[in-house]
Amino acid sequence: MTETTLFEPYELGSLTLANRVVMAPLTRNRAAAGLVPGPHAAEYYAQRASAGLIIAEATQVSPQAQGYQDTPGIYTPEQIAGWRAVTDAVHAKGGRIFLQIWHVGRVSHVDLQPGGAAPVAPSAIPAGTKTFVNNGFNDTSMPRALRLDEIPGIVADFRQAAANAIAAGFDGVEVHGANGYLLDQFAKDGANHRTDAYGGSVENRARLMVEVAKAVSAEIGAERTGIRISPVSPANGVSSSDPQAQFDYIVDQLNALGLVYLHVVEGATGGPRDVAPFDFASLRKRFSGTYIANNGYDLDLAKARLNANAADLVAFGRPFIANPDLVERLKSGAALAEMNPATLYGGGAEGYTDYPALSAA
Ligand code: 8OZ
Repeated sequence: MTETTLFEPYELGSLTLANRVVMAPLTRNRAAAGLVPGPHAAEYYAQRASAGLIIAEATQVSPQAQGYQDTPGIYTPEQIAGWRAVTDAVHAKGGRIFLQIWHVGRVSHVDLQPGGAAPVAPSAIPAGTKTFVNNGFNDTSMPRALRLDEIPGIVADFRQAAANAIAAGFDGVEVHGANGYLLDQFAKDGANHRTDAYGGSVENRARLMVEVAKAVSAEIGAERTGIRISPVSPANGVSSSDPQAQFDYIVDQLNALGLVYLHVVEGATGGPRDVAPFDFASLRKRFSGTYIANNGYDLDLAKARLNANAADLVAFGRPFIANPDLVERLKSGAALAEMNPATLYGGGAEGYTDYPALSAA
């Protein structure tokens, strides 16, 4: 077996992580009334607390930020209290947990928007994708372009969500800048045809993501602020004519803010790693904080990338669904359980908290 640091501790800002395996954020659509984390959420995350770091599922910064049925929020006192039960349960097991904070932009449906309004986006260009709403997959709605005077409110919503996450006991937050949601929509020119300070040039398209990262880190500290990006992912209908220039610039700006980590979806989200040519080593070089690599990793690739110093931490997503003790299984070379796609989104404990650890199987 190749030598590896994967199971060795790591200093992330002021936190000591027990190992370098990260649980990636995973949408499970199991929030309860009021979009409060559901009744099994604390147990689900506590079962996975042997990860060096858990990044809890994408969570709305405001009602307008929602794009899928039954995804949780972090903007009401009830939601903060619900998340407190989760962070307490994870911390009681010695785990560390960040919250991914999220605005979906155009990846939404009028039935999920306040007052049945159109979802908001950089420009009035449809995502052309589907969302889970009304108990099925339905086409996303036609968005409207955000007015310039609405943008400070979006930044303020992220800032308040970060403060709320800390109030709920999270060790930090991850700004969701990936996968074709609002901040990625602004960054990529296929979705952003604006002619004001938030569209056009590389600098202008980066502006919203950088302003959000700056506001969040000013609110809770850069050592508690991470961000996720997906430079070449076509997720949710985005496309970019200049991903290398765009994301080299964005990462330079994020580096200047001193963010604690950069979490990179390398390739098409949940798909091929080689979807388009891109030099991820360029991002690694530009960012002096922690680099978390994600997308299609298995044990061998994780070891290889850590040994090559191409990453500091490796995030696993889908393998964590059916393997609550993923760290122990990777360490011992045990077989991994397969998840049941039928219970991925929505429902209760089935397919959520009933996947056993090996020690219990
Ligand atoms: C799968 C289903 C719904 C949302 C992402 C938050 O891709 C998501 C997501 C994934 O980042």
